Formats: sequence, structure tokens, C-alpha cells
Amino acid sequence: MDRNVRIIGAPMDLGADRRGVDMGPSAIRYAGLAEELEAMGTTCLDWGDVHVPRPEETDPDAGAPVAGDAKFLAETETVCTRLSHEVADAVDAGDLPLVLGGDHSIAIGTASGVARDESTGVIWFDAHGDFNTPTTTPSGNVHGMSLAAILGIGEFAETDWAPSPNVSEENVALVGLRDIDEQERPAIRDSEVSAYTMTDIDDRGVTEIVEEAIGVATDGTDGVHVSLDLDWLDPTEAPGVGTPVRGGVSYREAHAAMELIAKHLSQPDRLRGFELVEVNPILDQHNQTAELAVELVASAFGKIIL
Ligand code: 5AB
Ligand code: MN
Ligand code: MN
Ligand code: MN
Repeated sequence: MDRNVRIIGAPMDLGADRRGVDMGPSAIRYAGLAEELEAMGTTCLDWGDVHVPRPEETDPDAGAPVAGDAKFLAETETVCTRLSHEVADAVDAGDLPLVLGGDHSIAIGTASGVARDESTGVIWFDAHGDFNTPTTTPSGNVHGMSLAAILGIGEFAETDWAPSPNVSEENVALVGLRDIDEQERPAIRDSEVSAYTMTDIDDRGVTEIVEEAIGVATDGTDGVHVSLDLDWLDPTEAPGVGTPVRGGVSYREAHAAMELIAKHLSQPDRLRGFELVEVNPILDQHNQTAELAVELVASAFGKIIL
């Protein structure tokens, strides 16, 4: 990695039911993130955390600006707007923003900052589609709506902060799907996003699928943002996540995917942003999931085995 990496924490847990993801940024730092990247010869600057209000300090029903059910949406807007500015500043300075969540609702802010001035493809590694809207959601949790928000789908089209106009559906790839809600299914199918399930990975192998996803995200765009929800991995490898789903990618498949990110997006420099979300230290075993997150970033940023 030739550019400096700018670490930005987003200790957000307003978008999910299970408490504990707000400790994700600390857990990932304690797992040795900066040390691992420095050991690869990458300069790492830690910008600290954006401020996130505690759920106890807020009113979940305060000024819900859209129809339907979206818990803490007003606070999510505030946090994502702050995060978007931090991320855009990093991009302006020529640094690579590495955002540490927090639940996946922060992706709305990360994408907004990464894609502020340039057309951006997105690769979304996740067991889930995160394609609900306030009227389709079974939970009211914004972490299950974040990709729909970025794409301005449903009620999010009426907000001025959620959609990222420089992210087009045709340049978005979802990878690793295995848990989709009834109303998400037609929404994903009817969209222009490329969606790859675990069955696709079984059939065609992780290399072919991830290379195709990279092709989708780079086709006609200036750069690519990678959003990595740790529940993409099988829970045997990543137990410390809020919404585990059996049947995810293996340890080695995950590394292979990240190595392909390094291989295809580093020369020329097309990686514009990277985020790690949904690490929940309360549910983790000895910080295993945070340590895995650090390893995967290292692979994505070009760590070589030999
Ligand atoms: B995650 C569910 N689809 O909308 C919902 O972890 C789960 O960011 C969403 O992918 C999981 O509540 C959100 C049932
Ligand atoms: Mn997610
Ligand atoms: Mn998920
Ligand atoms: Mn989750």
C-alpha cells in the first residue's frame, strides 16, 4: 500500500439490536491493526473516533424523518454526516480511509464520503443484503437497510443525506448472501446490483466470483469501496458478530478474496475506501473476530506470504 492509511473509528450501535458493536473499533485496534499495517511498510495514521451518542441519551422516536420504521434514524443521520466529512477529508488528502465499526449503518456515511467527488463501485461482503427500507424492514434496524439507503431506494430517496449519487446500482456487488428477508428478495432481484450467494461461491469458487465482483465495481468507475461485514465469514471463524448465519466463507476463502482485492485494485490505485463492520466483542471469543478482521485488512492491503 503506497498511500497512508487513515484509521477512523465509528463506535455506532444504534443501528442494531444486540449491544456491543460500539466496542468494535477498540477491539480491532487492540488486535494490533496499526502494528500489522506498519509491519507491512504502510504508514498508519489513527484519527480517533467520530462521536456517537449513547442509545440511553437519545429518543428512538425523535423526529423520525421518513415513513415506516427506522430506529434512531435522526441520530444515524448525524453520525453518518460526521463520518462522511472525515472520510472525504482523508480522500482529499490522498490517504486511504479505513473505517472501523460499529454496526453496518455507518456504511451510509463511509460511502457518502468516499464517493463524494468520484464515481465509485462498491463490493459488499455480507451474509445479508442490507436492502430493507423503513417499510419493508422486519426489525426497524438501520444496519439491515444501509445498502438500500446508499442507493436511494424507497423512503431513502426522499432524504438528502442517505443516497450517494456517485454510486450506481450497476457498480455494486453483493458477495456471500445466505440470509435474505421476504421483501428484500424481490428488491434485490429487481435492482441492477450484482448479487452473489453462497451457492454461487459453492458452484464457481470464490476466485471467480470475487473477480467478477471486482469487474462489476470497476466497470467505468473512478474507484472502489469495500464494505466488509464480518458476518460474511462462517461463525466458526467469526463468532463475534451480532447476526451470525451458518454457512459462510471459510478462513482461507476470505483471505483469498482479500488477496484478489489487493491484486486487482492496487495497480493502478483504485481502492478508495475500506470498512470493517459488525465486530461485537461481547459475543467474541478472546478477540478472535477482531484479530481476523486485522488479518483480512492486511491481505486486502497487499500483505504477501512469501
Ligand atoms: B447486517 C435483517 N435482515 O433487516 C434485518 O448485519 C438482518 O448489517 C440485518 O448485515 C442484518 O433486520 C444487518 C433481519
Ligand atoms: Mn451488513
Ligand atoms: Mn450481515
Ligand atoms: Mn449485524
